[in-house]
Amino acid sequence: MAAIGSGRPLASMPVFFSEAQLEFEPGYEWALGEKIAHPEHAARAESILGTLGRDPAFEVRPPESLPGGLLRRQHADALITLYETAASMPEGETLYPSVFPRDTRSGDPRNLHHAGAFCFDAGTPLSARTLDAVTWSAATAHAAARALMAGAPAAYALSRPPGHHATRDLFGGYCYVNNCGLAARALRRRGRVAIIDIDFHHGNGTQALFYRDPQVLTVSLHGDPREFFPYHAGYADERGAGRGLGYNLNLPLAAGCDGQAWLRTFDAEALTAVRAYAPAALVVAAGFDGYTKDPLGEFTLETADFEVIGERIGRMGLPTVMVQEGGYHVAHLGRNVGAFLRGVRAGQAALARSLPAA
Ligand code: SP5
Ligand code: ZN
Repeated sequence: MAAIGSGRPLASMPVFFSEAQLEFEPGYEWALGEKIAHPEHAARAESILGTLGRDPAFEVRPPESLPGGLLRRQHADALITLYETAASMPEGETLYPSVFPRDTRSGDPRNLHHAGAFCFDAGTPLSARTLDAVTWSAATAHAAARALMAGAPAAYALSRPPGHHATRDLFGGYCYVNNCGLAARALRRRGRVAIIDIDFHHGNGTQALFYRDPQVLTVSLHGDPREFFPYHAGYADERGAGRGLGYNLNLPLAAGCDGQAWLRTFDAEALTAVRAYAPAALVVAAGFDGYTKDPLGEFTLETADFEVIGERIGRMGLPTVMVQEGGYHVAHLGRNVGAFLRGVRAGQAALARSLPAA
């Protein structure tokens, strides 16, 4: 990968997206027994495309299809088989697991009655369209990592459905395949990788994938899990295990956290940890549900804060893949993503100007 700041003018930033990702609509979810409208709409992607599509700083293109077998290198064979089974469901039907065995060894992924063996919540439905959409979503993250390998200083994966809650063998939290994990694994060929998760929710899936791995640093800032999804992970005392001990950092923040407080923790804790780790590349789990008007998150981040966050990330001077996660204020999602990505560009450009040309 090219060093940031080699003195070349910035080319447009690659943005990866496939129309096939629009075909899946979760529709509704269950929350404490209530059937509620699902916030993870295809329209989220359209909001983002609406902003990035008309800005020459970005170049939207479809990803190459995912190499065969790649999903099964990161995820349990049975989890992917379950999605394949769901692909034969009647058109228009959605399936919400309702039996969740505590001992998941019994799950048969060819039997949709067993779907609860592979799932940890009631907000993440399966349908005939799930496999195709999540495979293309994963392909955007893989393509963005490949763009970095080809020399781009930064690339954005418009990965929808999102991924950071998906573990090796469980789906949940609107996530089926861990897109950040795939990007990090692709970048590992170049050295150690850091993942910073700025979504309002803790990235439990990403944490679990790399919990014992010292070659991938995982850092997450999020709403305190005592109060917010995913409730059972995201606590500050989860620091990694085995050889990975010390390579997972959780930074829970209180409800109502504003941009200033968020950035203080980001600078003092998250960026400091990444700098000390000195990775070859960075993956950002880019969720925008910390936005003040977001219906799920309870921080008060403004659009301008996302630009500053992006700028700080850009100034790290690392080849960076941004992978879309949450963000449910559909009307403002595009401008928040645009502000963030322009911040990353500005940060990398400012760094390039301050370094001698190669
Ligand atoms: C990727 C991502 O951001 N996933 C988030 C999953 C959160 N699921 C729990 C949502 C609980 C819904 N409660 C509605 C409260 C509205 N104020
Ligand atoms: Zn989220």
